[in-house]
Amino acid sequence: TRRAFSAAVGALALAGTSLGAFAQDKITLRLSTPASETDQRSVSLANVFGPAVAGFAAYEPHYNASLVAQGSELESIASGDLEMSITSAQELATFFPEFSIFATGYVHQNAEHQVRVFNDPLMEPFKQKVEDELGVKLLAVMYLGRRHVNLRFPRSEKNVMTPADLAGVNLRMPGSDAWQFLGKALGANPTPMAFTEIYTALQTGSVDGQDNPLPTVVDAKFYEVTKQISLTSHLVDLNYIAFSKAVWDKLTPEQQATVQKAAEDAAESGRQAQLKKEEDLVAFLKDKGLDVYEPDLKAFREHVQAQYVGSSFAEAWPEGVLEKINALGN
Ligand code: KDO
Repeated sequence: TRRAFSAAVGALALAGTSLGAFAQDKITLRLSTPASETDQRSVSLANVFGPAVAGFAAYEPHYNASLVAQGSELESIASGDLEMSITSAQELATFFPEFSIFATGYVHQNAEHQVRVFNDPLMEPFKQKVEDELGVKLLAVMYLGRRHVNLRFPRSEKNVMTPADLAGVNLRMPGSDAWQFLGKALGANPTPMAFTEIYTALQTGSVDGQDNPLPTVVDAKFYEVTKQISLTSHLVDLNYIAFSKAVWDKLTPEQQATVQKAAEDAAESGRQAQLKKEEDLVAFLKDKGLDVYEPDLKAFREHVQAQYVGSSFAEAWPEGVLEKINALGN
């Protein structure tokens, strides 16, 4: 009818006006991540970062790698197709091999150590290179947690106490060289695969296991399709909040300071929540029927560290940086 038609046109015009007004004075900050909406890093960015920048920017997260495939986010930011991501040292190492030092097993000791390393002057040349050569600013370090070995086999079938016990085990690791090397250093057969494919791969048995921190095992429901977790703590894992330098340069100094603080506050809130979850979730997972146990940590640490010595990764580490990182630890 005529009335319905004109009402619809009116609504359209109204939507057009309001959308136009917002689009003109707010920038959109799209973030792409393989993580889910309920992952603690996603939650803290949505609850802390988004509201803090809302005066001049619309924070628009895309979860489950629905916007950009895992591992392609940095290229997307560099080419102007994306504004933000939470990137890993392993992804950065594909562009700048020296970043593998932060992706090496048993280097970071805990969440506070990660923060001290990130804020130390030793980090400046790393950050500067990413900014100059990729057009990406690393704003803050987010805590992902201690990665452990999570397998489909019951412990009665496979008791993972030392690296030798992982011989022949098909362990899904994320798909970059630094990740695959870590899987091998653990003693396993690493298989590259995107995060979003893990659940089905565990369910069908196309992989024997995967490695991730306990909060991820719970959030992604991997406990439904696995039987055990050997608490190897082989990597105290992190993500950097990555931000487009091109977008940064368009902001006023006040807006830049707001973005910087928002990123740090989100990282801190996410870190505290994640640490709490790591503590609480052992009981939850045991309750779900998983065997959660501690292996021979000395055997794992020594074996993993020995694999890096003399490797092409270690050759790319700038002189003295490992010593500085260690000195910032306990
Ligand atoms: C994963 O693919 O196992 C990993 O844990 C790697 C991390 O760097 C990070 O990207 C994470 O996945 C995703 O954010 C999903 O939690």
